Amino acid sequence: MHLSFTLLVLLSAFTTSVVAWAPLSSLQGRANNTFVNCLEQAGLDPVLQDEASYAANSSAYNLRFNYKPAAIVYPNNSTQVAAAVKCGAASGVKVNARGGGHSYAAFALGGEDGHLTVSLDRLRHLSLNGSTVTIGGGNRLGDVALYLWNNGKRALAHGTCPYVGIGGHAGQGGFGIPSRAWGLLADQITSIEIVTAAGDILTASSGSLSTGPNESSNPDLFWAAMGAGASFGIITQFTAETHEAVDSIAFQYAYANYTAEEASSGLLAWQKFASDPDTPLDANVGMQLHVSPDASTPHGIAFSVSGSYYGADVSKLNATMAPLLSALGNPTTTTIQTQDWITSVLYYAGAQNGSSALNTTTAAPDIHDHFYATSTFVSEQEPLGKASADALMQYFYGPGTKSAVEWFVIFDLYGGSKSAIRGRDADFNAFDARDALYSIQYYGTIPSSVSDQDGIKFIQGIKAALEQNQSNTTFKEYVNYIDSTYSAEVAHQKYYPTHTSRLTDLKNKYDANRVFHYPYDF
Ligand SMILES: Cc1cc2nc3c(=O)[nH]c(=O)nc-3n(C[C@H](O)[C@H](O)[C@H](O)COP(=O)(O)OP(=O)(O)OC[C@H]3O[C@@H](n4cnc5c(N)ncnc54)[C@H](O)[C@@H]3O)c2cc1C
Ligand SMILES: *[C@@H]1O[C@H](CO)[C@@H](O)[C@H](O)[C@H]1NC(C)=O
Ligand SMILES: *[C@@H]1O[C@H](CO)[C@@H](O)[C@H](O)[C@H]1NC(C)=O
Ligand SMILES: *[C@@H]1O[C@H](CO)[C@@H](O)[C@H](O)[C@H]1NC(C)=O
Ligand SMILES: *[C@@H]1O[C@H](CO)[C@@H](O)[C@H](O)[C@H]1NC(C)=O
Ligand SMILES: *[C@@H]1O[C@H](CO)[C@@H](O)[C@H](O)[C@H]1NC(C)=O
Ligand SMILES: *[C@@H]1O[C@H](CO)[C@@H](O)[C@H](O)[C@H]1NC(C)=O
Ligand SMILES: *[C@@H]1O[C@H](CO)[C@@H](O)[C@H](O)[C@H]1NC(C)=O
Ligand SMILES: *[C@@H]1O[C@H](CO)[C@@H](O)[C@H](O)[C@H]1NC(C)=O
Ligand SMILES: *[C@@H]1O[C@H](CO)[C@@H](O)[C@H](O)[C@H]1NC(C)=O
Ligand SMILES: *[C@@H]1O[C@H](CO)[C@@H](O)[C@H](O)[C@H]1NC(C)=O
Ligand SMILES: *[C@@H]1O[C@H](CO)[C@@H](O)[C@H](O)[C@H]1NC(C)=O
Ligand SMILES: CC(=O)N[C@H]1CO[C@H](CO)[C@@H](O)[C@@H]1O
Repeated sequence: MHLSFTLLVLLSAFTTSVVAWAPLSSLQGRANNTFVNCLEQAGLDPVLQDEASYAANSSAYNLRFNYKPAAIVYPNNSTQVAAAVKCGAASGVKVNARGGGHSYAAFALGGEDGHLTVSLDRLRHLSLNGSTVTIGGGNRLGDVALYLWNNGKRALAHGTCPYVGIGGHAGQGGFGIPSRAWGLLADQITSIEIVTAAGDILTASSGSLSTGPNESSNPDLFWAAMGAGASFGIITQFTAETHEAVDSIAFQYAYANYTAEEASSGLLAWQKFASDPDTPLDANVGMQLHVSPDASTPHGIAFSVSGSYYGADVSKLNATMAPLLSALGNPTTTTIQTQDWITSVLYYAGAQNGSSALNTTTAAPDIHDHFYATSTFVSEQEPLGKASADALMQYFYGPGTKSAVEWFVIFDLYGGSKSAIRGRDADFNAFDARDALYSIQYYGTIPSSVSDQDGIKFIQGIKAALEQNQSNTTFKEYVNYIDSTYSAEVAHQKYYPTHTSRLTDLKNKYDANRVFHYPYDF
């Protein structure tokens, strides 16, 4: 079963025979189809299923999915984006934006067959005016960081993978190591240009920020698009206020010899250090906790605390971390590195040895993966209890050391009283977890020896061990680590527990016919 699925994926990636086994309903006769005619008349040159490049142009980052869009278009500007949206709306074909294409559930392809994917690859303009940057909706994070660095040593807080698109990332939040200092990427955006379901090209901006002549245009649409962007239109341009690109100290403390009990105490000590009201943690500390299998360690699990301290020196880092390190014990290894901004960006992108190979996303092909991932937010009000931490570590040190799934779990610190993420109001934008102390991402690459079903069950078991041992807590989840297994109702409860009703009202206002539709739409 699984082998044949893998073969089909491989076939679809490298041959054009895909059309033979996945016939397309009514859209095949390209010359006799009002939808396709509409795209062609607008000069959009759609990629259709009978074309050689279709398989490559429609392949998802997550190879577990193989959705078949009715057409893929690559508009050059927002006028062409609007024309594409109008063709979809007029023909009843659902429309989805594709930014970097890194949705864990392939939602830029619609999450089902037959949608129009509007790929923003050609909307990659960038310009800086003082501290204000204008970013085309198809840019990748690596290119944005490089541009800002090269044009005046400016910076934004955003995630680590250079290939991730700003469209999905900022549209759904966007956490990075500097986010405790500067907020989520969505929080740093002041204005957007967005193509709506009606095919209008609107400016939308925050009501409270001064953004020039259009101060407070469509603030309700801006509110919704900064957190639930995929449901509200195609964002063709972002405007953001940048920061000075500061130097930082990268740190990593590894505890390769921990037993399950030590790891549980370590996690609880990290949680306490991060949220201690008596010694509030400096907002310039970005910090993660990593757990993954490692057969070279005495107990099979690698546990480490790492991050960056922005604008600090090593003695300040040491003084700040001292209480945590005294609780965690002697690290098996310590790494401390002073880095300028772009070195830090490349370091988190995986170029640990100073290689500049990842400085631009056009220099190398992106990788794909066959995986399942999901998440938990642990809140400041209801931190993890000992039963949950114990259950989690028992799962890691037990089933986790025996599974063929290539898993890792990352805890990203969001909160602490000084954090800029928490500093924004709960309803600042559609992102609905301002009370988060940290996120936990559970990620597993599923090898061909394991069925998707078993791989997913293994990863869900990690989350169940944690959540079921704290049964009175309702955990939120992070929409950018979107879980592919939910109903719309469950997705709304996890991602937008308090914002669903307002988002549904705004969906009715801006997209009553559900032109921008996908499985977790409102
Ligand atoms: C290697 C890797 C590392 C990651 N690291 C981080 C991290 O450090 N921090 C973090 O927060 N997240 C991280 N993520 C998750 C990432 O933020 C999400 O996968 C994100 O949604 C991807 O955006 P995209 O534009 O590449 O994806 P896409 O698949 O193109 O888009 C995702 C969703 O947003 C919609 N969308 C895309 N562009 C637009 C637009 N312009 N207008 C309206 N809707 C749009 C799509 O329709 C889709 O529903 C990581 C992902 C990967 C693969
Ligand atoms: C074109 O479509 C119409 C109706 O959709 C159908 O009746 C007709 O047979 C089609 N013509 C061709 C050449 O496919
Ligand atoms: C976009 O512009 C390029 C260069 O001018 C052109 O070759 C291409 O056809 C245009 N694409 C569309 C969809 O119009
Ligand atoms: C579509 O796929 C082809 C074949 O891989 C590739 O050469 C082309 O660049 C893709 N088109 C776009 C616009 O990305
Ligand atoms: C948008 O792109 C198309 C195709 O390249 C071009 O013909 C048109 O003039 C552009 N429109 C604007 C407003 O730039
Ligand atoms: C740059 O911003 C200033 C205001 O900060 C504005 O007066 C000026 O017109 C802008 N320049 C461009 C090229 O947009
Ligand atoms: C203001 O909004 C109008 C109408 O939406 C638009 O034409 C104009 O370009 C916008 N100006 C700025 C500076 O965003
Ligand atoms: C900081 O601590 C590390 C050990 O974690 C030590 O090697 C280093 O000398 C210390 N540096 C300063 C300036 O205190
Ligand atoms: C970790 O364990 C290894 C052997 O498994 C041992 O050699 C090493 O000294 C230990 N390190 C620490 C810091 O305890
Ligand atoms: C280290 O540098 C080499 C050469 O630049 C590169 O091929 C390799 O991928 C780099 N390793 C990492 C982990 O970045
Ligand atoms: C990226 O790094 C390569 C060397 O690996 C270099 O040739 C290129 O100029 C760099 N690009 C930018 C935009 O800095
Ligand atoms: C859940 O709450 C009830 C009532 O407040 C309490 O009796 C019970 O111990 C709690 N259970 C857990 C697992 O915290
Ligand atoms: C330590 C602990 O309480 N573990 C429990 C966690 O939840 C699972 C599933 O409900 C139980 O089987 C464990 O006993």
